[in-house]
Amino acid sequence: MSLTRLSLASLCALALTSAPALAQNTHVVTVSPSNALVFEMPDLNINVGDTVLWVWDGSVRHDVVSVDGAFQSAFVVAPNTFSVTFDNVFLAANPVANDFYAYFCSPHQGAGMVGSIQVLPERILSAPLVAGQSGTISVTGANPGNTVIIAYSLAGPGPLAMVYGSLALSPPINQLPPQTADGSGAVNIPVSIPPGLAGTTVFLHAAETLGGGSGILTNPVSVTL
Ligand SMILES: [Cu+2]
Repeated sequence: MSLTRLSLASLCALALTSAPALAQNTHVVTVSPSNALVFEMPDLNINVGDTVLWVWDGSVRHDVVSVDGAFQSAFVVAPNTFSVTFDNVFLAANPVANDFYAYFCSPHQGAGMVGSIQVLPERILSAPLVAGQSGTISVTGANPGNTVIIAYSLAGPGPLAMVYGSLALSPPINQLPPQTADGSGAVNIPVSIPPGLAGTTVFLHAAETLGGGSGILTNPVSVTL
């Protein structure tokens, strides 16, 4: 990417109405819909913090058992539900390769009643900026080729409710030019911070845009220049 020098003070303000950002989601998996020996929605890609909710159907006893021992439901018949929230605490307590959690139903594994949950990498925003110096605003963990939107506010950390989630920015919100994640899923924007902004606190938040008008937020960042 060519070197882009942006002055935070001179960027024009853009409304963030088109910047999608997903909150933590709940993904529903039906256990044996209409007594079929399957999990409906068996293979999920989810984000850190999302919850998977299994909802029993049919008249036969089933369970949900992690291959790696990360979770196990009761062995019961409908009506029943079981949920797991794949947040950082859970991931740390139940480490598996690539955050890929395979699971099965004990008596029906051989019949193909199996599923999996892929927890996608976190999008990490960092902005170690200092007044009077050049710095870099970075996002890592995005999908290569996807658009990443970085926004900031000088007014405060929000929260600002949006259609898909909560943005940690107070209006007015300024948006940097949309960036495309490189082959490693990273975005790096060189910026030059005017000396006159020393002592100013900048609040930043970013989102990777996904298909279908959805997206996922990074961590929020605040930095005093
Ligand atoms: Cu079963």
